[in-house]
Amino acid sequence: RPAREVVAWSRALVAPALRAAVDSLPESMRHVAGYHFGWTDEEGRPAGASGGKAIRPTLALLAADAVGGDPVDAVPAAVAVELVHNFSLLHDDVMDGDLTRRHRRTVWSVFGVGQAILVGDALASLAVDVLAASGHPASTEAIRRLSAAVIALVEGQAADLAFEKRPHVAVAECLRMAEGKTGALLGCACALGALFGGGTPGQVGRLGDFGERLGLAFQFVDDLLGIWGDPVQTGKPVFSDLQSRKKSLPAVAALASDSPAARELGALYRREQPLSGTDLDRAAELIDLAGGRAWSRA
Ligand code: GRG
Repeated sequence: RPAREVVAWSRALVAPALRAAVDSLPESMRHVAGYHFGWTDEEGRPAGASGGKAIRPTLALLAADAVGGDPVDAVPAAVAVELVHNFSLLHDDVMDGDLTRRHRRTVWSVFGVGQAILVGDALASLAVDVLAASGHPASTEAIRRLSAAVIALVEGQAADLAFEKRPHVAVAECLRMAEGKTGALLGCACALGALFGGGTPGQVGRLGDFGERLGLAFQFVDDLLGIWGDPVQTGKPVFSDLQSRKKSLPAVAALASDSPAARELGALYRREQPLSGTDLDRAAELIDLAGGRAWSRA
């Protein structure tokens, strides 16, 4: 089936359960979370904005289907991974000081940093609660896998933050960081879906590995879009990753290549003042030159 149809099918199954979980929060948090998920505007009026692509919950349902189970049984797994994902987004926007997410103002910029952190924390606890309350025989294993994924996510994010302060990052380090930051939760989504769908330990392990690799690919596409993506589609300003000197994989690979383009790019990345429009165009060109045309074609 076309991806669009699969996502619509997944949303129809997951959205009511996700909403019910968030509605169980105390009113003040429900208000902020409702804004983050796009259900309401800043004042709490119905909004109907996009709550994101729902990739992780869709993968959980598809993994349950792939092992011959009923995707409906995997709805708690799908809700839990989506809650953790949104927890990480709320915190990530605070750490990066980003002003927009999913084409709307970020939670911290509307309600304050404290609210964004606290609601993020509440979503994480809710994720564990949803798994525990499912009554599924594999819920304890699912909670352990989800906790491991959160720790990997934190480790990946910590590495990403540390990279910002370092002049040189190796490509292998960048890959490890992305495995944690993005791969772990996509892997967990697939593993939990397979687990709740009644898969064997081998199937759960293999689908988990698949999800991790898919997560790596997904992160690289996200990195490429951060440089060459259409700002209307990505919801980020043009060249925002370059302006913040982000050590994303294309930049790291380009900087690591021993070439005049890499040295010129290094000088731009070390510059403390904001880069002009011409500098940003040049930086994108240098990443393309030093990293190989494959980046922009990808
Ligand atoms: C709070 C668990 C936790 C960790 C704190 C902030 C942080 C450490 C980790 C950040 C992890 C992060 C934001 C990784 C980026 C992964 C990524 C590509 C996110 C975008 O995912 P999409 O495109 O988002 O699936 P939508 O909007 O579609 O849901």
